[in-house]
Amino acid sequence: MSGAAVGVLALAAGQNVLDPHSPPEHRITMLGWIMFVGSTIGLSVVAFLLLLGYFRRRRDSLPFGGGEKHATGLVIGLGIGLPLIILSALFVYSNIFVIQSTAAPNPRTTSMTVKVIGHQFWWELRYPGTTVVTANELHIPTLTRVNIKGTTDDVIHSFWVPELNRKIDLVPGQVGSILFYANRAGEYRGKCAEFCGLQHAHMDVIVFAQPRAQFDAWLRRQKAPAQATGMPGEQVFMNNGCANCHQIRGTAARGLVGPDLTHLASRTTLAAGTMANTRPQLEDWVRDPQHAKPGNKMPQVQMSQQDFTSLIDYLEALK
Ligand code: HEC
Ligand SMILES: [Cu+2]
Repeated sequence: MSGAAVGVLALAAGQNVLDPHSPPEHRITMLGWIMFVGSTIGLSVVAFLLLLGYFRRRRDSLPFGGGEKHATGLVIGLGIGLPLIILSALFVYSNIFVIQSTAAPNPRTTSMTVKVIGHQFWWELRYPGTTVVTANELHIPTLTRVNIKGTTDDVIHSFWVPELNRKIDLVPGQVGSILFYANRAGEYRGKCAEFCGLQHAHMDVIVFAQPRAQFDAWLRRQKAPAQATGMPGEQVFMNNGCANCHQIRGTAARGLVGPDLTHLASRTTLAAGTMANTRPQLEDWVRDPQHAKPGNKMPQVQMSQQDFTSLIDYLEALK
């Protein structure tokens, strides 16, 4: 698909490639505008000359008069010389200003690192040096150089938050790296930008850029083990196979197949941005995960209505 089509689709889904919120993205957007305006001018000039040639043909003379020698000069000048100058300038500009500023950051110039691990069909987020693991909602402090280190647990994914930087491919066996630096607080939506399977289209990430104090408070809460202990739903969770795939820190649930649920209730969305994290949606998800997201890796689990209610009560208490 062409870049423009991807851009339009991304805009429809809540991201705007033309609304930069970081220095690297400003450069990318500026390069985009320069190329768009430049190619529009180029196309107009060529179209104009073509039309001029067509209408003047009958008068049996070249657009600007003159003979064959003049014509050869025009072809060499406008056809080879001018494009060479423009393309060389663009090459230098994009390499020096754009590619450099969007290159993988030197870890010594960043003040924190977040690990992003792509899974079919969700994002795992880890904060090295802490026990914090979360999913699909990435919190970063504003005005801070954050080194995003990306890997994949299965197939190739591509991590892309268009308002903050270019995308990085997550290739098995490799570590990609990119700088996130948010100029101001806000929510920036991102997507998996490399087809990775059936539910590729339902694989969003939301970046919450927060002022330092707010971010620190969030990180402190995430570090804590699960708050809801001893609720009846905890036992339902352990007895129905949920714990084989999900981790709830502070309990016996240590599964690493699906998202960490220690602070599930602190997230705003479920299943990588597919649904809002409200009680009815959470019930729909747990009752039949294959309905909203057919082909995702969570199976349907049958249980009594009583168990189901206490399970949902428990999940909702994981603040
Ligand atoms: C075979 C592994 C597996 C089992 C068993 C399993 N899950 Fe999941 N679960 C997943 C995967 C994988 C996802 C991510 C789905 C996606 O977004 O593509 C998930 C997602 C979720 C989510 C959404 C989390 C989020 O942040 O988006 C909840 C809540 C959840 N599971 C609860 C449960 C409960 C409760 C049970 C037991 C009844 C259970 N799961 C059983 C694998 C599993
Ligand atoms: Cu994908």
